[in-house]
Amino acid sequence: MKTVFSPRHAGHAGNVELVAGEIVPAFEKPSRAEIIRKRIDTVGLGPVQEPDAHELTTARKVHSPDYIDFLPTVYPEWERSGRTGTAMPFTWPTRGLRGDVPPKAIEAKLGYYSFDAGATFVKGTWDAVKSSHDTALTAAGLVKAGERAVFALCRPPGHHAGSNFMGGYCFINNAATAAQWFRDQGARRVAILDVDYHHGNGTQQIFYARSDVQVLNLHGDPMDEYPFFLGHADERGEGEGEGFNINYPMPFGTSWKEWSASLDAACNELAAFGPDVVIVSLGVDTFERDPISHFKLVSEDYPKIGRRIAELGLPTLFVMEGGYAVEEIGVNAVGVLTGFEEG
Ligand code: FKS
Ligand code: ZN
Repeated sequence: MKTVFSPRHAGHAGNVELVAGEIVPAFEKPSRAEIIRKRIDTVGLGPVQEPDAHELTTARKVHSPDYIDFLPTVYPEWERSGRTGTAMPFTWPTRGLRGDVPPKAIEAKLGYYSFDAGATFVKGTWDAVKSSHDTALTAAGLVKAGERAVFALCRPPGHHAGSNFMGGYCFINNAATAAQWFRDQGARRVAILDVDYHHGNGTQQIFYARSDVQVLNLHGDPMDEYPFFLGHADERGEGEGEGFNINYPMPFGTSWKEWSASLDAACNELAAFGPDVVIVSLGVDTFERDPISHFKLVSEDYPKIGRRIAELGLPTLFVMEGGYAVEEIGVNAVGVLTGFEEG
């Protein structure tokens, strides 16, 4: 399997996040991608190439153009306003406030275009975000050109980014952008299978009223787990999109037996939809020792995920999302891919 990977992800480094009142180094850090990159060589998965630069035209179809224009301006404006360090939002236009007036101050814009404080910027962030976007589209191009499956080793991740909001370490929704790109290239239907531990709220929001992109999400129950405010089983799409969004929320402690039953159900729905291509939002934070998650998958389970997806017999684009047990992230993420190749 070919991999697309950009060393430019590393510019998005040194960010901090707030955890229970304390400022700590962000869990989403460069070593995650580097360890996966090394594991690819260790197991001999296949060649690794750098992405080609892509225009943001496709991203502007799944995100609002003003949101895409905002992202590269954040850090320069943050510095112009006299600040240093990590730029992060901390004021939001919640219920009863005016969320319809685009503000001027950088600190207000950060809140206007986000749902939490989890998408943070340093100097190299925009360049890394752009390289992650380019990685997804370059890999999509390889699938279109006939590869059975390609791995987009994206960093930063994307599935929490919605049409006009960032959050949860995500800026541009790489999987959604790739889905739109496949559609524009003539795919009639595209399915996105999100196996990250966290609900892909951005992906769901982007395609919620569409019937051409099916979105299937396996995740921690939003009653108890981040990102909390979306991802319930009764969210099935709206209008044209009714029936094309399917959620599989699961309780803390879920292990392979129950998790794989949801994967099976999702794969059956996917097969019935009959897409031309599958995009897997690949998170491995379902792992038993993940420091921020509560599922109980073990390393031996990841190849089984790949094998189940291979059974679909469809062209497949894997897009990297989350996973924070850094020591095992290479074994687990690449395990899915080798499992796919054996399947
Ligand atoms: C308060 C707890 C918030 C944020 C978890 C973000 C998960 C991101 C992810 C992605 F795939 F996008 F990377 N925790 N500090 O794993 O879903
Ligand atoms: Zn996650």
